Amino acid sequence: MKILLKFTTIIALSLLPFSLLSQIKANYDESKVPSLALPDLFVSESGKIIQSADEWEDIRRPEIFQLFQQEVYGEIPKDFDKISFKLAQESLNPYPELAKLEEVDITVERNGNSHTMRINLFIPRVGKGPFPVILLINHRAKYPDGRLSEDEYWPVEELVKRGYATASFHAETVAPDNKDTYHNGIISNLYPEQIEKPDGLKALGAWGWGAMRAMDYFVQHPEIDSEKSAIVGHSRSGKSALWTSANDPRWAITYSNESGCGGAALSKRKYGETVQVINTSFPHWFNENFKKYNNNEESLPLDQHMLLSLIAPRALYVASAKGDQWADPKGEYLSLQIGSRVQTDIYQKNSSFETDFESISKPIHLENAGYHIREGKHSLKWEDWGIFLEFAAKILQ
Ligand code: GTR
Repeated sequence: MKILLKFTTIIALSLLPFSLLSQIKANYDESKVPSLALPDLFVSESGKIIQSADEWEDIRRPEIFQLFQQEVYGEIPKDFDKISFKLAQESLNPYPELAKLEEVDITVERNGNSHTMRINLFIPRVGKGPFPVILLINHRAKYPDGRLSEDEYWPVEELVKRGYATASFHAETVAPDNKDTYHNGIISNLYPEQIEKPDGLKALGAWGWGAMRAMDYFVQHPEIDSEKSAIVGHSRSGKSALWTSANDPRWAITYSNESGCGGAALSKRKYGETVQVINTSFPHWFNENFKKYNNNEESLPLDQHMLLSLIAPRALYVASAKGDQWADPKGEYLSLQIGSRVQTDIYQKNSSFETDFESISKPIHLENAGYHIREGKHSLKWEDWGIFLEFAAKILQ
């Protein structure tokens, strides 16, 4: 009987899709994490020791950026012929006393083709503008066509009460989150040459492109202070927010919530979600080159602390949840701890995380970087926002 049971379990397991099978095998045992050999932030490819902001910006930062573009996320194309903004009036403003609602259709044209995405922007009615702005990349909103919907993880009311303008867009109005149709947005419409390239644009980069177009709207808006801006993303959108900010220095603060593998967490730890698992479940997120590292993290010429380093000298915030081991909270913190050395050593913005991961008992908010870990599961909650806003207030106001 026991043997029969075992046998049926093996058959059942072998019928599971590969991604699920790998989740079952995910490592959650710290003693099985390989000893870490991470590429050095401060040694260039030619062996030069990087010591000054000029050396960082002229030599090492471009090298690291290029590695991520080529090996992980693909290029976010920056060129287009025309951008235009048109206000729509489709949704009822849920907070008419507190804020103005702008539903903006952003149309971008390139080589005779065009694509339109929708952002929803709330601007406080109380207080004196121009207002700092917080953008949420949203892959979970109810309407994939971008219409406004209530979202528990986008606390509009609280944000406008605190004096922020806030916007969000549905990721799907830029690129569908689907392995077969992800290119049926800006990629096919505007940048079709990216499709066949091994380092071409994929969904995470496309969503980042969308965030950059939202920023194009903010910079020309008289009621928005775009220099005081934060980009926020949870999970897959958190990965996207980090890569966006590496591409676009217009974001004053970057906040990734539980972004995990391919986001803030170190890949070489192979704890929770791994490169192979993410590339198998979501082959449309990262570029084709990244698949070379499936079950082969040792040969990655980079790790995610280097992605975080690209955001300096602008502020960076990383958050984790204890119940989200899939995203490897310790790997997210270590990556921030190491990546923030650029803030401290190159830009003299005191951001050294002295506390060991195991001893963290409260949020750590430093001059230009912050971290918190809360109880509970994978989600962007008011608790996360509330703690993040304390950090943001210090940076932006
Ligand atoms: C999971 C995925 C994670 C994370 C998450 C999410 O299934 O494995 O990398 O992105 O989805 O976006 O909620």
